[in-house]
Amino acid sequence: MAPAQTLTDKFFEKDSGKQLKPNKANAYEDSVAENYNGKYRFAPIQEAEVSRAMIKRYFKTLYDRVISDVVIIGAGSSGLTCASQLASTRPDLKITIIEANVAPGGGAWLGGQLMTAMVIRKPAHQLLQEIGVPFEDEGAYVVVKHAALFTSTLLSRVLAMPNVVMMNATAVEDLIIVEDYAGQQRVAGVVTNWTLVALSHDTQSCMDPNTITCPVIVSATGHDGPMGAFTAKRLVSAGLLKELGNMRGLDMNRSEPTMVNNTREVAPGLIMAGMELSEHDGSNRMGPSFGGMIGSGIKAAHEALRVLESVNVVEGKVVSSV
Ligand code: 48N
Repeated sequence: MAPAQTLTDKFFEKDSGKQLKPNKANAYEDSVAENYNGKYRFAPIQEAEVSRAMIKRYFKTLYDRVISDVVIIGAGSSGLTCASQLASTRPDLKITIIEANVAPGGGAWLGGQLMTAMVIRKPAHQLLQEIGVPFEDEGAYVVVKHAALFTSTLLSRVLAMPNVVMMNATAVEDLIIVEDYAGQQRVAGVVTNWTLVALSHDTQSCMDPNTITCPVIVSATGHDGPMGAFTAKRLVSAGLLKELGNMRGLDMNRSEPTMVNNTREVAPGLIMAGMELSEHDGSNRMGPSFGGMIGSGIKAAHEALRVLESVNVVEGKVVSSV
């Protein structure tokens, strides 16, 4: 006599043992119970199914994004603002964010000196209105009650956009730099590795990286942290920048407009935004005021579109100017 059908058999169609296919019929409803009186039941699962669900999706994404339209290095406030602006303006673009930390968000989870409130000077507060972050209006500036409220709202908005992929715990450890159609050195993509690998190069023999080819890179790697100002430093060592400008002392009134107005393409194919630009240019820091990050991120999105519209691209590579 055939053994009684188990919940698992019921929930999955056995396919001659080769691969279990989830049968999303009514078995789900029959097998679960959201019962908090000691009878809570989940739908049955196979461990292999969980692994396959992750592996299939992650590596399909990785395979698909080795050619992207825009790569944004750094998911801090300026990188995320750039992604939000770019992805909503151009939902056709394949935008890939590479973030070294496991936790994206950079320095925008707290205000200044580990205090929670976040100050954003007008007119940068308009982004808060656009994405639905409540704030207290103090006239010349606004205050978000917790910096994490801004960052988590912006992050969830960006991650929900179908054309945005974020690979966190992944570091950009070099740039692809080629001679382009005009004979100039052009940044043409990024070189990546798992961050834990990138940080362990001194302890293991060479653990080679991966690549992502794209016509436009926005670098927003900040000014501190284990890899702060990564791209600016790499431009110096690669001979595309004579020397680092090094961030100057704090001056809120001078630094924030300078940062927004100077956000630009610092090398062919490479736009720099946020505090990394202060290190590149040698401009002032602003301390715990985040309007400059927002403005710089939005300007970087405009710059990325300007560059994309000025070149012809084949398979992620710039082949000529328009
Ligand atoms: O938040 P950050 O550090 O950078 P920004 O420019 O988005 O925002 C800066 C802002 O938080 C301030 O510093 C404030 C306004 N203070 C100013 C002041 O005067 O002190 O985000 C950069 C992100 C981080 O999440 C890093 O983990 C990431 O970039 N990152 C990288 N990701 C991938 N590959 C790398 N090589 C890399 N380097 C940094």
